[in-house]
Amino acid sequence: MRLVLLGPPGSGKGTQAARLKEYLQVPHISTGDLLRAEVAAGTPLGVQAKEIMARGDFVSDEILLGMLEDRFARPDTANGFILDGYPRNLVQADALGVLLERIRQPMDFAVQLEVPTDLLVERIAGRAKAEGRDDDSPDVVRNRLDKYTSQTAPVIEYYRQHGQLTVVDGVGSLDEVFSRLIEALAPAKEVG
Ligand code: B4P
Repeated sequence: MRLVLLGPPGSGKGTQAARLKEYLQVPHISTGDLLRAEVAAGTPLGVQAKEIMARGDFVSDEILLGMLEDRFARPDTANGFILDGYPRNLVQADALGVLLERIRQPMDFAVQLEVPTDLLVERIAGRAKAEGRDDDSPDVVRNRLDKYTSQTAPVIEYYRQHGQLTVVDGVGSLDEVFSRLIEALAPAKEVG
């Protein structure tokens, strides 16, 4: 199964992807996690990304595509993947289409987790308390939500227009949202 998870910050992409990966037995590829690993390792890319991420801005499309190409070159993606955090703008959506065509891994589903903004803010505030992530402070979260509206929401329209979008209600307990996702993906899982 080849799945792209879409949704604003705090919609539960990373949270649900961690569960879906066990269920579908395919790797979870989070561009946020890949970038945070670069930051933690202090690589040149990480040094560059650190400040950008701390402001809640997007790291450059070129860097992201290079990172993704490297990740897809690893053999564990042969049977599919869950992509989380990419694409975040229309340039990235086009780049992903070209990349997946080249490696002959067409996407089965683009799933949007739908959650109202006030709940997003509440969830991220909870994570800020629990984990102290640099980019979860109120100002930065506002910027991340603005970026989502201006740059990532058009990606959702793009997949809708291509008939590839499935919308899943992301409000509820972790188990409830997970059950809805599994239900939405069931037909493709049966086919393989
Ligand atoms: P990400 O790591 O993708 O951060 P995110 O959007 O907040 O999503 P995440 O998956 O972590 O959170 P989730 O909703 O699961 O990106 C971070 C930064 O990296 C970006 O701002 C950007 O700078 C950079 N970046 C990443 N990809 C990029 C790209 N393609 N291009 C350019 N730059 C890029 O969870 C949030 C919280 O909600 C958690 O605390 C969770 O416990 C809670 N939660 C989840 N589901 C819940 C539920 N059902 N009920 C209650 N709480 C719930």
